[in-house]
Amino acid sequence: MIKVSARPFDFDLDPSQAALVVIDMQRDFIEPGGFGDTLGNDVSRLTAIIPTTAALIRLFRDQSLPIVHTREAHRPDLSDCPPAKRLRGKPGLSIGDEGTMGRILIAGEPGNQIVSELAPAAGEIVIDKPGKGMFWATGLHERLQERGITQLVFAGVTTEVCVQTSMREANDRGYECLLIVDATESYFPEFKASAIEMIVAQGAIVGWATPLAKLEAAFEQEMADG
Ligand code: TIU
Repeated sequence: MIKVSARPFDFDLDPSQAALVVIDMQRDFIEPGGFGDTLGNDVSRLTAIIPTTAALIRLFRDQSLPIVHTREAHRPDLSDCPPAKRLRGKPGLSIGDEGTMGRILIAGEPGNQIVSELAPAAGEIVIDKPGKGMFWATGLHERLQERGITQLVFAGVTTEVCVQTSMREANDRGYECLLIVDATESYFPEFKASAIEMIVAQGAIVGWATPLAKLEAAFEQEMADG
């Protein structure tokens, strides 16, 4: 067991049962000229976490621990996108419409790819999810159960939408969740801050939160202790 200094108190990480989950680091949310940018969001806030997220992925790869990458992605015929979701957003910029990087949030389109710096490696799990949460209509819970995973370390975007929804879904399914605060971001800084506070409130009601440096320090301490 590795003790990770975190809020609201230390997180006991068991590497034999832990996986990293990187949520929706796809071009349309992150890159200048993509869907998020076209909507008027400041995507530089999101591009800023690419180096930290890359370092977090490296840490898990170095330890040969499982990594899950998700994409928010719908089928080209939109049969997995209910009107309650498709009708949100701005006219002409809804899911399935033609954007600057292909059709918005459609599987296989250029904008739907994970940014090159964080590209999944062979053997890592890649999930196309039609919802905000990573368990809805994905079969991910069963795949994690097959591997004996009980703890999830979270990164990705956006903190208060797909990351928080996925953490809450994970918590309901019995996973212990640790959010890496400098490897997650929102277009709205106040929403990121609030989401983190909601997660750690009431004795880690949804999970724990810590910066990458604390997780790295915990792994280094573990190696020094042998
Ligand atoms: N991945 C994710 O969070 N999807 C969103 O639509 N987020 C927004 O903040 N809009």
